Amino acid sequence: MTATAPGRILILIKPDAVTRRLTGEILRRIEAKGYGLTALRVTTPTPELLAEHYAEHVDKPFYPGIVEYMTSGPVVAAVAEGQRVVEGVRSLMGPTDPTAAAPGTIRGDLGRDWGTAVIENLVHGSDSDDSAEREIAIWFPELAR
Ligand code: RTP
Ligand code: MG
Repeated sequence: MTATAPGRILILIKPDAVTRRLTGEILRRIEAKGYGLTALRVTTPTPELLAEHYAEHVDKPFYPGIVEYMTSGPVVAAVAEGQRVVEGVRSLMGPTDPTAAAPGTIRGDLGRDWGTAVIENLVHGSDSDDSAEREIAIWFPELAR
């Protein structure tokens, strides 16, 4: 019997999480679930890189807030792999709004509303296999397929 090929996901530990020293806790949950890290980097993204990454949001009213948030400090970028890793990591993360995210999820356990202009929610994970490949090529050009 042949196993299905592992997938990949781009994960960002966002500046609020790095500032709050939650990097290890978030990566711990992803590793404890059973996914393997294949790349890891600490970086402060430029507005140009963010415009590529958030191409679907650049025209939204909250986009300037995203840039302010995501350039407010270092981000930890990672690639994880495993079968159905996009589905699995998105499930671990919980939905966008941390106040509404269920306990047991990363956003539900560790996040809240801080009254900021844009939703600060600790972590990003690619939302499809196609998004993952697009985003990995932006953050880790050396791993582009
Ligand atoms: P992500 O892309 O970061 O994994 O989060 P997501 O899929 O759950 O959310 P998405 O709709 O893709 O939005 C990207 C990020 O923009 C910020 N956001 N703020 N109304 C708002 O203030 C608002 N809406 C979105 C969040 O940081 C969200 O994660
Ligand atoms: Mg998204």
